Amino acid sequence: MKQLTQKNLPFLADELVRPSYDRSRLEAGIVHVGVGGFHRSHEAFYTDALMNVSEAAAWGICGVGLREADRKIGEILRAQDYLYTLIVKHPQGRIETSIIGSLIDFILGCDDPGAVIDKMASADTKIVSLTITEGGYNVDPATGELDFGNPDVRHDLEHPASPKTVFGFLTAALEKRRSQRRPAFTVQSCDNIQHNGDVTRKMLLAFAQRRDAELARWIESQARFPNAMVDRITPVTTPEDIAFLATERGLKDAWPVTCEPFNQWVIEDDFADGRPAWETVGAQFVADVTPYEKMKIRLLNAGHSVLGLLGSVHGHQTIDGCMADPLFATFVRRFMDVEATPVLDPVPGIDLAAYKDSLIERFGNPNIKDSVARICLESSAKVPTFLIPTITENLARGGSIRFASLAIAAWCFYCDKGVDRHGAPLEIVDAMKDELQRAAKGTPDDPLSFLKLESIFGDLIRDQRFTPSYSEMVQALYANPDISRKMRQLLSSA
Ligand code: CS2
Repeated sequence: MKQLTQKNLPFLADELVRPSYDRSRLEAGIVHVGVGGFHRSHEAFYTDALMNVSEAAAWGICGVGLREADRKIGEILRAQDYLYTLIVKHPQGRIETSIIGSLIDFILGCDDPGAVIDKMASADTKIVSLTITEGGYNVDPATGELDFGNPDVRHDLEHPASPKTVFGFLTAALEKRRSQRRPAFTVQSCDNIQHNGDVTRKMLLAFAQRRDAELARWIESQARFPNAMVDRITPVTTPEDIAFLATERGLKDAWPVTCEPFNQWVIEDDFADGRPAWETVGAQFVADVTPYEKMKIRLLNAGHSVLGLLGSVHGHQTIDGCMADPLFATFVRRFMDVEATPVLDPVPGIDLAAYKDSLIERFGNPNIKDSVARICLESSAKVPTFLIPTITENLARGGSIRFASLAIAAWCFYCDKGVDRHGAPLEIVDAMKDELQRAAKGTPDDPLSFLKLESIFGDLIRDQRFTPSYSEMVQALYANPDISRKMRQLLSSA
């Protein structure tokens, strides 16, 4: 068995596609914060594909982790010369394995914040891209503004040279660039937030403004923040993935990434200082990404949340497991058709019915085994972006809210009981875990207790149409935890 390293590349099994370009020539034009599975199946994959077909040596990627939890991935990547395997699993069983070579370095911010700031400020860096999760933007959900009450944000204002949050790092690096008369970089969000570039700009400018108003003005006029829609289902890496490479490819890779074949990236073409020609390898550059991102977040991500929350309570383990159950497959499609689609805008060149068909097929890919646990983690940051806007827009137009109400009721039940229908534990991995549990546990006395979490649900608790619908669902579930009964009832009455 061969360890994955640069030196061993020529000796690996034929089924492992390897970089055809000279990695020693790569410069880090991109600094990426958040080197998880998704970055490695998406931006790093696109960049590697580009390097394989054309000259793009200026666009190597330096990974950055900000927190202690990122130490492990950094150590593993370093030991593998920043190489990793992408395992693409097709629905019919075909498996493609490629070694991705676009990552060339990694810095851990909590160990050495100055090194991250210097890297972002260096002359080579043209883009700082982000996958910091929906919750990582520190938006106060009640106001839509940067949450200055967050202790890390306060820390960063007091200690600008050793920040903890992404906005502290970006501000320090941009300040350095300005003082060294270097152009500003592009900040490229790759998270599932509508208008992810606009949100990033707003939060960064709010932070920079508190530090130095003139610096904030410079950032506003010089930096760019393209909005983008990103898509590729990327489950958590499992020990089986590592074992597969060992037995089937004779390769020792401590952290490969598994994903589906489908990939999509729609980006607004607005960059401060150049960009890779990602369109050569399938990315789409458009003037306005709004309809694409809304479609993707409201159908794919919300569809995932609906399946994940209902499926967890029912005892399904994976998204494809849910889809193999006709009740769940029908339910999620009806949610898409009856509740999510009517509040979407027309998407240029996209047939929504065909898009939904493809989502159903992708969710059903039996080889991806995306766990419902992954979908449900950090739901307090996901549900308000993925699902609540569909509910509020349907309330405003008199549309259906029944399917989404049941998903919220399932979430409450999940947080309160912490077990599925068979008594198997359901873990809550969420920055708001304590608040979620506390609010959910009030349900038996007050059916609307969970909705009191205003930072998640906003005004829903005062809505005359939502509250009876939600109460009905939550009471039905508490009376009979078999959620399939209520699902069946909704399907037959809708
Ligand atoms: C998922 C996403 O986190 C989630 O809840 O919906 O990670 C989803 O798999 C990706 O956005 C697919 O592009």
